[in-house]
Amino acid sequence: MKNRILAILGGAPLFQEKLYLTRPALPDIDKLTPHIRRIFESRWLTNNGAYLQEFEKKLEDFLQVPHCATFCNGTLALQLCMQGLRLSGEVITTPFTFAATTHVLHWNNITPVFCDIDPCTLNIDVNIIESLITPKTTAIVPVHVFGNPCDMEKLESIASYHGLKIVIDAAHAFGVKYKGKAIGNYGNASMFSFHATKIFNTMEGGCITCSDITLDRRLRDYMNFGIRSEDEIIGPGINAKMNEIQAAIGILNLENVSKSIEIRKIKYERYVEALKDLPGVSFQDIMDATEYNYAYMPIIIDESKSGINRNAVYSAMRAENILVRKYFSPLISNISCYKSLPSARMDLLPHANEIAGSVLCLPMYDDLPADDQMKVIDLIKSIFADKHKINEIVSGIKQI
Ligand code: T4K
Repeated sequence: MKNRILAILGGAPLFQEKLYLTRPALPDIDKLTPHIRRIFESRWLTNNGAYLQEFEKKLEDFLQVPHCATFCNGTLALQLCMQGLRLSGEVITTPFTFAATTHVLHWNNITPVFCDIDPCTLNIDVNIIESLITPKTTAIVPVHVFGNPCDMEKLESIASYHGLKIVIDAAHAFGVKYKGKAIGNYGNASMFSFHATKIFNTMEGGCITCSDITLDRRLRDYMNFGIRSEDEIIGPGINAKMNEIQAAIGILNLENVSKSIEIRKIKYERYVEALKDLPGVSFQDIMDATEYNYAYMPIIIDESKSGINRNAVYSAMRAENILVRKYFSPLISNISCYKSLPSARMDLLPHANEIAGSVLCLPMYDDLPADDQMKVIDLIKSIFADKHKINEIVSGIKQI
């Protein structure tokens, strides 16, 4: 790549085709076809079909959890879980997350109370939570951000002392273990997302894991309009069911997740090894005693040490056709529907605001070619080397 002119400085893009942030892992189409044929022949497409039942059993085994209810997506799963656990009033949560975490609180008529994050783990700062508890607080909703487990011992001890529930947004944490325990066994319940962009996908989908059989039954009522039998509707449920084709894809994809994690670990370590000495670049601190899933590849860019900020690196990489993402920016506490909340004040959330302004997620997926990954790495180094010229372009001082 020597002597190459960066695209942002007027050169040709490094990639002719877009290099995506992620690509969904798909089952072999020839393996899937007989299952689709069987579904077509049976004409049983949804409503707790045979594939769904098999999928849920397999999920319980894989995730090592007592109960696992599947849904059409993770957002509705989380929303119904909060209703099932009777959350109300105020809930303490992190602003450094995908919008869905906070939106489901809104849809449940619950006030989100934002808590700052630990700037190293990027998860909710457990040392601040107690100062945010009021008589209206009913729960804590932490997020295992990018699959990194929260400090669950501390969270569980706070919740138990104050009589609060813990509903975990584990959307990113499929397959993770923490302190020898599968991650879906912490708190009152955990939500995993099976969206196309996740390490394990059913195209769209999600699940709730819990140990409470009553909660599990309640969720199954809620996801199916509250219908218990032909003659009994127990309450105002909704439609949040997963269909048979999603379940069949899930069964096949489940066979490949462990391999995916191994493959991504190699890519993750390659990124870390190559970028660790770049001034101002750091990585999320993964909690000790974690069996991690390497679902995402976030880097943090500290402009005071690197001399170039995240937005400039983002623009330079997008110009090369690399679809890096600024997860999670904008910070959820700064978006219009939540920014007037008292807990959304920027001075109360200094670390979350700082990280939202400096994080960049790099391409990470099973079949990301090693050659392409090396090109991405070399490009980042070239961007840092050309930072003065890029800063001039980005700040509008100079035009090409
Ligand atoms: N909680 C958290 C912490 C979450 O991160 C999420 C979802 C949820 C809750 C809610 O769970 P779900 O209801 O979604 O099950 C994506 C996903 O739509 C979203 O599921 C995910 N988090 C979030 C982090 O990322 P976008 O708007 O950034 O996705 P998009 O379409 O820009 O795609 C990202 C990259 O993936 C692109 O490079 C293109 C590539 N891609 C995407 C899709 C959909 C593909 O190659 N194929 C595809 O089919 O939100």
